[in-house]
Formats: sequence, C-alpha cells, structure tokens
Amino acid sequence: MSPGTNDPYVPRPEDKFSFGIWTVGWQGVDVFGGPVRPPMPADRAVRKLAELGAYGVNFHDNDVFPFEATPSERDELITAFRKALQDTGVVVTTATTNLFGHPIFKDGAFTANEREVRRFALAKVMRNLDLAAELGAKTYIFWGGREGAESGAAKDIGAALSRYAEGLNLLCEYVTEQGYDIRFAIEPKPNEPRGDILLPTAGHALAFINGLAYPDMVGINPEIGHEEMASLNYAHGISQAMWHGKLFHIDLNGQHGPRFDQDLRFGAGNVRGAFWVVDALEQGGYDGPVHFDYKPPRTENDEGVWVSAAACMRNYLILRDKVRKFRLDPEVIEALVAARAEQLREPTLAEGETWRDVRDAAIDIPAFAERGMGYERLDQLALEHLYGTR
Ligand SMILES: [Mn+2]
Repeated sequence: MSPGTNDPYVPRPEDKFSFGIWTVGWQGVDVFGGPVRPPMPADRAVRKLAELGAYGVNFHDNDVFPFEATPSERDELITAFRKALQDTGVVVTTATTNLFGHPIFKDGAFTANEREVRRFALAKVMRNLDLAAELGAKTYIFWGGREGAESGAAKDIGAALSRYAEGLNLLCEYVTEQGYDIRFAIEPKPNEPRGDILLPTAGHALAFINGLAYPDMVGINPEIGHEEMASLNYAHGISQAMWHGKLFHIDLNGQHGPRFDQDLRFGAGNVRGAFWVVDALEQGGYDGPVHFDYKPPRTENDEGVWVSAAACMRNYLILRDKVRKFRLDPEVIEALVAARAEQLREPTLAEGETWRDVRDAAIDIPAFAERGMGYERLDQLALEHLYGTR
C-alpha cells in the first residue's frame, strides 16, 4: 500500500479527487452506538486529505461550525478552515447544508409540514450559499434525507413536491441575483433516515427537475450506495444523467445490495459495479470532481480513517487503469464488433427517411432468431481484466 516512486496509483490534482469533510470526520455514531472517534475539526480534515493527494473538499455548514455556534465562534472556525485551504491549495469544489441533524428538521426542511421550519431552512441554505460562493464552490448539493414520511396520511406528497419546487426555485433566484457562479444538484436516496424519502432515485429527480422554474440550473448528484439500495444499476443511472446533461456531481462509495446505507469506501462493496461505474464516467466524458461520500467503519481509529480515505482514491485509479486496458485490448475490440455494439450508434432511420420507410421493413427472420449476441465472451473478457488475469 505504500506508494513508491513508480507507483501508478498515486492521486494527482488532475484526477480531481474530493471528499466530504463529514466522511473522514464521521465519529461512528449509528443507531446502536455512540461515537468511537473524537470530533475532527474541518481544518484538520483538509490538511490530512491534502497529504493523501486529494484535490478538493465538499462541506455542510455544520461540518465547519456547529448549529449552535455564536457569530464569533462561527467566524473563528471558518477562519481556521479557510487557512487550511490556503495553506494546502485544496479547492472547495462543492458545498451543501445540514438540513437533517437538528430536531427542528425531524419532519423535513423544504417539505416540512410546518411553514416556519421551511422558511428557516431556506434562510439556512442562503446563509451557507454566501459562504460557499466566497470559498469558490461551483456546485451546491441538496440531499433531502428528512424530506419524506413513515406513514401515509402524514404527508401530502403533491403539496410536498410543490413546496420542494418552490424552495429550489427561490434558491435559484437567490444565486442568480447575488451573481454567484453556482449550480444545484439533487442527491436522490430511497430511504434512511426517513421511511420513504421524496425523489428516491436518479430517475425521480431527473423528472422533478423538468417541473422547476429554472431547470438549467439544477442537475443531480447520484450516489452509488443510494441507487444500489434501490437495486438499481448506478452505471446506467449516471449514463442516463449524462445523456440529459444533468450529471453535475457524483458521490462514489461502496454498497452490498439492498440493505441499510453502508457507505463503504469506493471499490469495496459491488466491485463489478464499480468497474462499470469508472468505465461509464470515462466513456461519458465526465469531468467534474470525483467525489467520495463514504464512512470509515466504526472499527477504525484515526489511522484507519486515513487508510480508508487513501483507498478510495487508489481503488479508483486501479479500476481506471483496468477499464482503460479493457477498452484497448484488441480481443475486446474484436468482441465488441462481434457483439454488434457499434451498430447501436447508427440511427435506426437514414437521413430523410420517415416511418413510411420502415412500415414494411423485412428481415431474415430465421437467421436473426438463430444468431447469438456474444455478450458472455465480452463480459468474460471484462471480468478477466477485473480479476487481473489479462
Ligand atoms: Mn450513502
């Protein structure tokens, strides 16, 4: 694991690896137990991540200063955070708001039944948008973990979506009128902490964006674990988001299928899925921050936290190397031709053709019915690259 001079898996600034301050700062509090690690000031997280080769960070307002901070405490902690950024050259790529931790957000923020809570939530976001803009963040995330319900009659879903849209529209206007160079990204999740969360998957969020007043300013921030909790294929999800021009940000981590949100380090969990995630990002030309949103398990002390953070970046680079070798492998190129993969890029109708030209289309039915697609050979080649035998 110790990188030597010829180690090809050393992070570089151009890899744009970034971490949420809350990831390495997670104290291991879960439903069944309290903290196992001491609090980590945001400035320490920045300095340690810089040592590991990270390019950027993402933060919630309350990762930097507590909810209850007085104005002078807030200023002092922001100053320390800013100094760590300046000393290390780490970039703030992204920011977000903690609209889930405090008891006032127990029923949600933008979609809380109580109007006063919704108004306070918007104020909290605008205040942190000012800080995000000052620190240079270009993307602002909305993970609505408390926007949802556990029971049927408690939440009017249509009204909740109207209030959600009202909130995002107002924040788009705020950013525009303040002259901030920031766009928004919705992070879907199916459940946890709420029994059912609104905008549960990438698809729901993409559809919702079309109902907003400023749809061009809003995209999505899909997380591997969140999509896989819903048994969905993350590589397909981000590919569709790129097709819509809506993949504004990504949250990479690891998950073992539909269970609680595991937030394993990237590359752990569904390894085969991770291979296709990196391939999808490479093939789709994603050039935003390669952001990790994971939680170092409760078993780890401070040393283990940094081992897991470094491993996220290292695993990405290992998989990127494998994906690139897979795509350059002459046998893979030939297998792709045999699988007629290229043919899908050709429009079904030729230039100038209409439905009239295919209304009576004929095909050699027995020949096409009989032929196989050769996908097993192609997939085995991918697995052998992943397993390291090619
Ligand atoms: Mn997660």
